[in-house]
Amino acid sequence: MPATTIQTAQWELTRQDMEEIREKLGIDMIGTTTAEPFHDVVETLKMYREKGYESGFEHPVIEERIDPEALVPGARSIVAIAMAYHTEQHAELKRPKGIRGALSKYAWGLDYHHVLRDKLNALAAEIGQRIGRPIAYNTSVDTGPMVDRSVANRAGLGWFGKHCSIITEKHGSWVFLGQLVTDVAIEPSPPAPTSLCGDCDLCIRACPTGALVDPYTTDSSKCLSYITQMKGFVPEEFRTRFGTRIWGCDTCQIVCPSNKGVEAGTHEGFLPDQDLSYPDLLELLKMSNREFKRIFGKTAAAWRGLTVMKRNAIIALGNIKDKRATPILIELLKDERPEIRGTAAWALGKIGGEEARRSVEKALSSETDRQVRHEMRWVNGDHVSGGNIL
Ligand code: B12
Repeated sequence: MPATTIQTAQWELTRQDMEEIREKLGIDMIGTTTAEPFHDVVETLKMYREKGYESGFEHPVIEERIDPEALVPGARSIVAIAMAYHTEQHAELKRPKGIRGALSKYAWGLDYHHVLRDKLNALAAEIGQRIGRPIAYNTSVDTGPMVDRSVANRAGLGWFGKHCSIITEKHGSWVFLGQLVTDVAIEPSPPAPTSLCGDCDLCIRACPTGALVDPYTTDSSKCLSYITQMKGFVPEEFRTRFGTRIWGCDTCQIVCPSNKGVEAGTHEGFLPDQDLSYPDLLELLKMSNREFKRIFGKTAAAWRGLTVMKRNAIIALGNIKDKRATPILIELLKDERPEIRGTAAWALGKIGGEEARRSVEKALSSETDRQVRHEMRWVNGDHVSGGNIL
């Protein structure tokens, strides 16, 4: 049956059924929408592509992004879920003593992909059991083709913030999103308003890099969340903007008034681990791949690998300017990866001191990589951009 005639059909499950299922499965928020295509998001997706705002992490085929039937032939409904990750412990967690970097709050607990996928699989099983027939379905969290935020909005979970994130009334924007596309006819929820931000533009003004180029629009190439995940060298103009961030960025959400006084998340998987949330940077630089996997593998901050994390830790050390980091950074001038050697040279330039200067000078005499040589230019008195820790 085409999705457009669905209103004349008998619902196999009502909103009341879905609320019962939500409660039973410990899902924070649930909403349902029809499987009609998301024609209204096409223009935005095309605009992002044309203007170069995409990050490269988006599903590449726009037609597949807007059509639930591409995932489940005969799809009739999409059940959207939200899980709140900002727990009471998130609010109370203090940065421990020592030379520490900061992970974004979304990566403080267990990797959300696993948490939400488990919930969605349980949801599929429960729906099948209730209606007493095998169901066709597809679940996705983040990595699927669907535009998760558009699905959540149409399924009534929350509105679009000017910082782009979906803001829910109950938990603010501190929620992860996921969905189940299915051939089951489920009574839709009323869609949420498009936006309730009004005149507020605090997020746009607070963004450390001006990445919120317009309301509801992020230029990924400027967003610290993206830049901390990119491979290779971080463009120099963004390095001081990192402050002590080594993964993701929370600034636009921290300043958002809609995130004040909201209900904390209670899922125990998201409870923060202090040492993972604010990692010791010198220890991180000594870590092997195996140790990194063991310690960070269960979080959402490990998927780009140890090299990216070490590069970010070096940038944070350059911003912290603590001379205790000098010996290990000198050691890293011999690293086989250009972005590690070059970024270490940059950080030594920021920390300064005679030992740092002499070591970089010596490394420069045998360095052949063009970009790394560029990072070492400060030993010849060339200007290297400065800046404060954020
Ligand atoms: C690629 C990606 C990124 C990229 C690009 C982000 C971006 N804004 O496009 C980067 C790496 C920068 C990123 C960063 C973050 N991400 Co991300 N990301 C994604 C991913 C995989 C695709 C996003 C996408 O398609 N972007 C293209 C644009 C056009 O779509 P969108 O921003 O998602 O949604 C817009 C449209 O729906 C549009 N829209 C559609 N119709 C209409 C109509 C009107 C009138 C209006 C006003 C708007 C509108 O408005 C929305 C907001 O701009 C999604 C998962 C998924 N499959 O959807 C997660 C996802 C969006 N990310 C998520 C998170 C948590 C983050 C971070 C908060 C992480 C962090 N703390 O560092 C930041 C937030 C940065 C930001 N400003 O968006 C969550 C968001 C949860 C939420 N509450 O909204 C998602 C949904 C993952 C998940 N399943 O939970 N991310």
